Amino acid sequence: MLKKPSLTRPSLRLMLAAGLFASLSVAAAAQAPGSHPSQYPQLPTETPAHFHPVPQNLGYTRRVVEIPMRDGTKLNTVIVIPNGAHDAGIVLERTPYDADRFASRAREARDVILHAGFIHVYQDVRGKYGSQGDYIMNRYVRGPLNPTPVSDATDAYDTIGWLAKHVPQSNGRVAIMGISYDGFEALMGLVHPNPALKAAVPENPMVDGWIGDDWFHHGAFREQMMPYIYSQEATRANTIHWFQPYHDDYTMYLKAGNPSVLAAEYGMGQLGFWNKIVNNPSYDKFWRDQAVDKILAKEPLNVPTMLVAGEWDQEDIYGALAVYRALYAIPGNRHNLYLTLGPWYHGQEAAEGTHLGAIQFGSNTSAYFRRHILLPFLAQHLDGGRNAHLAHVTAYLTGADHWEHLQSWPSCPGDCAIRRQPIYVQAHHGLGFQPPQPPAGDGYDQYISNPATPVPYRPRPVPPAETRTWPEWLVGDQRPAQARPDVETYETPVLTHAVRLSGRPLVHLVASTSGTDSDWVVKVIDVYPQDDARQPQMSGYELAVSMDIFRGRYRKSFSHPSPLTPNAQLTYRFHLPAADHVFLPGHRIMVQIQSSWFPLYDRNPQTFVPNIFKAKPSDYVEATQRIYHTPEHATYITLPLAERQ
Ligand code: PG9
Repeated sequence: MLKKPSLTRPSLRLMLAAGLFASLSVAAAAQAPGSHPSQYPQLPTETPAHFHPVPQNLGYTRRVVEIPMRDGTKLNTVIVIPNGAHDAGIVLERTPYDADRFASRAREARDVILHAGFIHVYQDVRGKYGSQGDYIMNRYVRGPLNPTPVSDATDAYDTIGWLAKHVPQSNGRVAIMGISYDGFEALMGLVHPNPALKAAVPENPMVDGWIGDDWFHHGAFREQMMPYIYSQEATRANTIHWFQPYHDDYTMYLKAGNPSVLAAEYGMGQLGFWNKIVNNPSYDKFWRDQAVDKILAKEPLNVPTMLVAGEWDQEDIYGALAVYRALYAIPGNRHNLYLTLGPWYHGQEAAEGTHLGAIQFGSNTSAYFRRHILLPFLAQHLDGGRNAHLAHVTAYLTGADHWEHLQSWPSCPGDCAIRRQPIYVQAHHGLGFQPPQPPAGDGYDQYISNPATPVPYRPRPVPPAETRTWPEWLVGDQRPAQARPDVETYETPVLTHAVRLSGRPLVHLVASTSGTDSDWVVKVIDVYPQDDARQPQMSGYELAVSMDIFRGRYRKSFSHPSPLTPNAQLTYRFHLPAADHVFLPGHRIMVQIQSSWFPLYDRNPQTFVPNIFKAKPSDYVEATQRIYHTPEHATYITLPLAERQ
């Protein structure tokens, strides 16, 4: 039998400090929950037993309903109805981020949707916050990945059908919209859409988590998304948060070594989606079958749809334009297909839009979108009738700083056409539109890529994702990278005329590595004049207009990785994100090439292993990297240049 410990004075003090004594005495006295042991003096609580919210004269009322889905699951839905609304269109946003909180905060809702008299509806997706059911990250459409009768597409269908019938102030016409995950939900509304769905505005949607959105880019894992997965999946209402032990994410991820080690430290093996990531590192059926651009391409687009993309979207830069390309490829879709391409971080169209980081636009680009594109688009399709005469594409030309109204994307106005023009890496760190000459020297540039000192993707200390400056990292000055010995830099002479890039650059990199696997990061950069008279504070700034990473093992196939032959000249071809940008006279074009981008992306061990999530510390080795620039082995980037005819 265990001896009952006696309470000495010091241990009593410790227990009091820890609050343990209070809970023990409450249990012993079997008091009602919330009451206090009566032997101590009390302060009256400041929280009333029942708080009755006073209806405020905000110009609208809220109605909270549980909408039943076809399998009986009820989804928590907040309906915000402007005072006096009748025959009003409904704008639906489905979210995994707390419908109630969304319905209570001022965003574009006040600015455009409610002021215009629309009914705004927010709904928790199944398994999150107030909704019943189980949560699956980006729940898949019905099919091989999802044999159940329900998906986010059927939930959108059932919700739209219910709203069209059960909101007496409405005219039964519904639009679905949302940013990022909610943008994915807007796309789900387009899969076998409910007839009451009259418009969709998917903004910065997550579309393909492996090729170029949140989880991987060309197979390189976005390690800094781990805290997101942790809090999003650990509990229904995101009540458990990632404990941040370091001020610098670079230190945290480097000390762990491999993302799986960090995941184990945080107990992430309990989270279904984390295990799916670890077990599907390549572009297998798991990723292919949930890529939304491929899903939507299988059916006609019968609902007018305005896709919204950000030119510096730090999270989902790929999705909106991938859907645009997939849908535009089917001519019958084109009359319903619209695109806005803005100079924005992820979702900036719903926020302040005069600048992004150090880059000034000279006008509020986000307000322009909301007032002159979003509102007329919704009004046309929800009020039924008034043609807004919107251009099919509205694109913001960065560098020149103005909007253009176009028929399709990529394109340019008037007598202008897109011409694909390679820009070549040259000897002596040059860059130019002429192919390289036979080399006087080696015909390559060389650096050592050391996994012990990976290249930071932004200056250290690197803050975690989802902090205040996270939205700005894509426009961060690239001079610190240029200063490193493991980053190769190539630069044109000062431009004497403007060069306009509209579309996706295509990388043709000829490189070798002494390892058997390698990452390649390629950046297209606008270098401001060293003494910029227009904007002195921008003098010498290196603004990336398009950049991305490619994991070498996927050179031949995204689904079947293979080792690289050490020291062989191999070609890597991949697209960079779309840009619509003018390099002004007096500026230069720069290309930077490096082999790590840490800790946004996990480190490549540089030794081929079947699954990098299972790489051992001894697999991480230094590698000698060479970038070739000879006539036979030219490295170049094909730029879509917009030129007058
Ligand atoms: N980019 C975030 C996300 C979307 C979809 C899945 C996971 C994350 C977001 O901002 O919602």
